[in-house]
Amino acid sequence: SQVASQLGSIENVVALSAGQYTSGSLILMVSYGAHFAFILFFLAMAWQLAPRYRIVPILSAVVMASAGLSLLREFMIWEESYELVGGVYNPLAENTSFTNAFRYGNWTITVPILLTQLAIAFGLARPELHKRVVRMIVPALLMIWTGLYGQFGETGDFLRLNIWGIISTVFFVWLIVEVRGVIGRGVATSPAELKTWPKNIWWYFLATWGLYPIAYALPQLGFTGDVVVVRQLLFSIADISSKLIYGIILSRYVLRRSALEGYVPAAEALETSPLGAT
Ligand code: RET
Repeated sequence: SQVASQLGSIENVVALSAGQYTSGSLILMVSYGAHFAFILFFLAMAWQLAPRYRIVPILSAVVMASAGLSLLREFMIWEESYELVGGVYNPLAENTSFTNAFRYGNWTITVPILLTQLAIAFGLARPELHKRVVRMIVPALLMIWTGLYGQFGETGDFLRLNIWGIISTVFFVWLIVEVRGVIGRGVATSPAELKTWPKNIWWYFLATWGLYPIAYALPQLGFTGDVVVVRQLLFSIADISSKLIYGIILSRYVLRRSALEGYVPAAEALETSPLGAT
């Protein structure tokens, strides 16, 4: 429709081949499947940690559930948004139309949690923890909401997409500065054996979060089925790395930190204790 082509998503104006359509379904399915499955991993991980770090994998489990549900919804609207006519998947622009906007809504929940996890993993205590977290969350939310507003312009003349994309990038740069500050505190508080971890997490953060603006800008390469599919792939790689693999990295870091700070998991303490069962 007229409205959909002026303000909407490229998914609603591009027909897909069977291969492209199935690839899109597959990418979204793998994404939500991975997020849901790792809820269990992160909950199990919490048992191994010193009490002060247990909230780190528990927050990962919350992120997995939230992102999993959002990605399941994306998968469902993907399936509902196309009609197979003569071997081609045509978008159904009228009723149920595909949008990536739900992702941005979901980041409002997950991004503040991901940033909070970082500060807790690095052992920051209140009131510094509180101050640093707020200073990261403010630019992060402004980045997401300006990007959410701008992405509705991806089927227009790109003026809206680019102006809000630039404004959003300014907030991203501000966020990067705040995250760098927290990384610096991480290096300072880490035991000597773990000082390389915050530095590596810094580069990992830049590489994985940096994928989102690329996905945002991608429609400018053209309204084609390949761009539609490649963008879902980029989002999916970014999601799995910035939430799931990031969660594993932080969990492994706090696991080592727990041990270096003298924490012995309960079951192990029992085994090695003279009062233990064996
Ligand atoms: C937008 C708009 C274009 C400019 C920039 C963006 C950055 C988005 C980022 C998103 C990160 C999301 C994460 C989600 C995890 O659940 C909004 C696409 C810079 C960095 C980590």
